[in-house]
Amino acid sequence: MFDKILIANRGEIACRVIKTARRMGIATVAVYSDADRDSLHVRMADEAVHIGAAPARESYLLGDRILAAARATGAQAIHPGYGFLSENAGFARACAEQGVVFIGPPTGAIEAMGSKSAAKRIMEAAGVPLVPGYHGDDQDPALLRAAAEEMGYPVLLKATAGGGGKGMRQVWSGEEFDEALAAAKRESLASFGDDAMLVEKYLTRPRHVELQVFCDNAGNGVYLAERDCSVQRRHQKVIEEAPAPGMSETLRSQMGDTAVKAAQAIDYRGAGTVEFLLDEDGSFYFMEMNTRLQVEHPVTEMITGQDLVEWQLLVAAGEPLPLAQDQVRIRGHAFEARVYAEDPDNDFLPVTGTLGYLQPPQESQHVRVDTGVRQGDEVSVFYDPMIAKLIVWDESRERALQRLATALAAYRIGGTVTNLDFLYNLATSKPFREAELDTGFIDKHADLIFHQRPQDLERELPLAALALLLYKQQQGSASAWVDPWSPWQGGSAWRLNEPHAHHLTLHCHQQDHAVEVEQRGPLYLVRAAGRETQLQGELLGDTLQLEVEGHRQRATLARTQDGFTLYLARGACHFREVLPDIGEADAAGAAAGLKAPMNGTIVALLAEIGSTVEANTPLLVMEAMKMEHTIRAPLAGTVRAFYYQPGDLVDGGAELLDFAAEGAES
Ligand code: MV4
Repeated sequence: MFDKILIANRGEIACRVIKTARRMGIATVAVYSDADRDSLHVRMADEAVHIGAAPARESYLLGDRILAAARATGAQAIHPGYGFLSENAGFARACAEQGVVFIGPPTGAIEAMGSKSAAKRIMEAAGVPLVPGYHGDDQDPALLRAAAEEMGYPVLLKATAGGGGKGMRQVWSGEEFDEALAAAKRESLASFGDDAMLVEKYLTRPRHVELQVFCDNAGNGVYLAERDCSVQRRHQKVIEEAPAPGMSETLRSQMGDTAVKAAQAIDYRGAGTVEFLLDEDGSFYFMEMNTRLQVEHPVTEMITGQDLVEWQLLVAAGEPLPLAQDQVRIRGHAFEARVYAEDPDNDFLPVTGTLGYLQPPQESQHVRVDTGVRQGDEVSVFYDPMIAKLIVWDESRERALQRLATALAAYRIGGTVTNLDFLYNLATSKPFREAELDTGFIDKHADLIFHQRPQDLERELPLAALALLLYKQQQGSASAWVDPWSPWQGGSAWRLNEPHAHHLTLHCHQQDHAVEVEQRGPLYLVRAAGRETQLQGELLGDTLQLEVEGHRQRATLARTQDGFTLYLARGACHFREVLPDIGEADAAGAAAGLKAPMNGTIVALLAEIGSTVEANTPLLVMEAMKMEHTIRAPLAGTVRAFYYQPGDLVDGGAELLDFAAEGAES
C-alpha cells in the first residue's frame, strides 16, 4: 500500500479522498491554485504544493506541474478525483511513464471509452445491448432514412462526434426526416466539425440507470448495484439515488452482469460506471462508460457500506477486490442532492459571493455532507459553483426521502443564492415521492419545482419583524459606545403616555410590507399582512427562541450582505429593512442628533457647518449593506457639527451630526 498519495483535484472530492487516505494511514499531498491557497482541502492535507494561477487551465489541468509536485513530495500515486484530468489518457500515460501510479483505469481503457461511437462499437462486439439503430460509416441520407423507416418513428438523430446530449434531434415522422437530417448535420458540422450521424429508436420516457463496477488486477469484476440519475437538468445531474426505484433482483443482476462484461471487454481496472437507458418495458441499452469515480458515488457507499475510494487505493496498489459478487449486500436507500451557488429562478446562472453564513445539517449515520468550503469562503468564478453534496440514507426510500427534505430545510447558507429551495421543492413534490422518474422529470414538473414556496407571509412577516427588532436591540445594547441606560438605546420604542409601537417596513418576497410592532412587556403584538399576531421572542446569538400563540419554535437569524435570512423549520425567509427617510423623525429625535441606521461607511457630507436648511434637505450620505442611505434634515434647522468624515466607519446607532431643529433649545 502507498505511503503517500497526491490528490490532483480541489473542493469536496479532494477533501473526501483525503479523509479516506487519512483513515488508511496514508499521507496526503494537496495541490492548489492561487485562488485555493487557504481552502479546506489544502488545510486537510498533510502538505500542499502551489501549482499555478486560479484558472484551471493554468493550474489543475497542468499535468506536468502535478507530476512535478508528486516527484517533489515523494507521492507514489495520484488520485485525479473527477473532472479535470481524471479521464485524460495523456496524463494517465505520463504518470505511468514517470513511475507514478495513476489511481484509475489503464490508459487504453480511458482511450477506448473516450469516443462515444468507438465505445458503442466495442460494446456491440462484446454483446452489450445498444439502442436499436444504425451506427454505420455509410452516411447516405437514403440509407439513414431507410434505417429510420425500418425501426419506426420516433427516431433520434445523434451526432457521432457529439455527446452529453449535444447534437441530438428527435424525428417523429417520415415527412420531416430529410429536413431534420439536413439541419442536424449542419449543427453537428458547426459544433463538432463532423456531420456523421447515427440513427436510434427514440425512447420517449427512459430512465438513466448506471451500474457501479469495480475490476482488480487479478481479473475479478463486480458490480455494486445501481444508481438512478434520471433527474437531470440540461444533462447535469441534480438528485441521484440508490438503488433505482422498482429495480428487481433479476433486472439488477442482468444489468450488473452486462456492466461487468462491458468493463472486461476493455480490460478495465478500478472504479467505473456503465450508464444505461432503461426503457419502460424493462429493456436496457448501453449509453456510455465513465472511467472515473463519479460525483454521485456516495449513494452507492451508503447502501453497500463500502468506501469506494478505499477500494480504488487497494486495487491501484495491486490488491484484490475486498468482496466477491456474492458477498455484496445492499441495504436501505440513499439520495444525493447537489447543493450549488446558482439561481434556479435565473436559468441556474452560477452566483459568486461570500458564504457569509454556512451551517450544514448535523451529520449522523443518516446524513452526510461532502463539502470543500467553510463559512467565510468565496464561491469562486473559476470553478464549478458546488457548495456541497448532501447525502442521506435510511431503511426505505420513503424514509430516506423524508431525511433528505429535513436536511435540505436545515441547510443554512447565507451570502449567496443557492438551489436549496429548488431541491427542497423537487424532493417534496408528489411525482418524485412517487418515483415517477424519467429523464424529462424536471421539464415535466417545472410548475411544482420552480414555484416559490407558498408565500406564507402571514406566518413569516411577524417572525421577521420581531427578529429584526430583537437584532437591533441586541446590536444597540452590544455596542460599547452606547449608554445602555439611555432611554434611546433600549429600542423599546418607549414613549411617555404612548403605546410602544415600532413602525417598520420590511422587504420580503419581492415586496415592501408595512409592519407595526407594539411591545407590551415581554409580549409583542405585530400588525402586518392584514393580520394581528401575538408573539414572544428572545435572540441569543443567532438563535431565535419564538413563541407564537403558544407554539414554541427555534429559528436561526443570519445577517447577509443585503439583509437577513430567517431560517425556519420549513425553509428560509429572506428580508431586509426598508429604511424610512430620517426626515419623518420627530422633533425630539432630531434634537438627539441623527443616528446611523446600521453599521456603514460615511460617503459624503452635503451641508456646510452652520448652514440653515429646510426640512428634508440631504445632509450626509452613508453606505451600508452595499446600499447608499441619505440622511436628511428631519425639520428645518441648523447643522452645527458633523461627527465623522467621509471614509469613516460608523456603528449602527452612532450619532452622525449635531442638528438644531428650528426653535429648538440651543
Ligand atoms: C437517448 C434518449 C432517448 N432515446 N437515446 C442524452 C445524452 C446522452 N447521455 C444520451 N441521451 C439520451 N439518449 C435514445 N435513443 C434520451 C437521452 C436523454 C437523456 C439520457 C440520460 C439522462 C438524461 C437525458 C436527458 C435527455 C435525453
